Amino acid sequence: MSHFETLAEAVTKGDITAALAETQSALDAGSTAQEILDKGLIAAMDDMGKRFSKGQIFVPQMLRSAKTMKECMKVLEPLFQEGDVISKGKVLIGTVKGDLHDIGKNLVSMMMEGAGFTMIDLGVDVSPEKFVEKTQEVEPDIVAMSALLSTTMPSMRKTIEALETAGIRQKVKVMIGGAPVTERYAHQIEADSYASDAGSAVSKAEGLLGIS
Ligand code: B12
Repeated sequence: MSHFETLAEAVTKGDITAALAETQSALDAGSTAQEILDKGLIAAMDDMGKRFSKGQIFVPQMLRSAKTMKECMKVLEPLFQEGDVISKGKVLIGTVKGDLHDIGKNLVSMMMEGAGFTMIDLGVDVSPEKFVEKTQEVEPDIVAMSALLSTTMPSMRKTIEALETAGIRQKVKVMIGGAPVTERYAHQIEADSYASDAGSAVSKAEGLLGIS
């Protein structure tokens, strides 16, 4: 079995000790943080998602895997952040109200930080009011929202409306993402941008701010 397969299996089982050891072995063997993320960690979560949909696993198993993935990401995080020092822009990011999924949001945040953006992370279950309050306080260039549930996607629209009501919609670019979110939905709610994954989130954000 390759390092990635062994790592994916450890994440699937929720075995933190084995997953951390395998992350380190993969790094020692010369794999990049990006490869470990894509071929080990994300591959495992994709598999968990499919099995969850089929009713083969349940929430506690998903939670264990999610925690395992988070622990491995802590090891990889500094490797994504080497290099850049000058900020490309300030980004306020959060998972919308009612939604507790934060793995994808954290990945986006981590990749953007690695690419040179200053990230202010509001965490999960962030209400439209909180997004507005923080936007007024820190004056970000971009407000980035994540939603993983179709039932919480409307909170993205509500947040954009709340920014409008507060008179600050024109001062920021709004970017959205998350598994159920689409480009079409972004148009519908008049967000400025959508990205399907953490890598394209970086290039879309650069595009929004006119950075090539
Ligand atoms: C892990 C997980 C959980 C964990 C979350 C742990 C955590 N700390 O995040 C726990 C167990 C808590 C959980 C709970 C629930 N979950 Co859940 N969960 C998942 C699972 C398996 C993986 C999600 C994940 O982390 N993927 C990996 C990351 C890397 O991918 P991602 O989030 O999509 O992020 C990428 C992109 O979308 C994008 N992106 C994400 N955010 C943003 C933001 C911006 C600005 C941009 C540009 C891009 C971007 O970039 C990311 C990186 O590439 C998915 C299934 C799946 N495969 O998606 C179900 C899933 C999302 N969950 C689901 C459900 C139903 C639930 C529960 C309601 C279950 C229940 N009955 O209790 C609860 C809801 C809790 C709540 N209120 O939020 C459904 C949602 C169905 C829907 N469309 O509405 C899914 C799809 C499973 C399924 N097939 O049914 N879940």
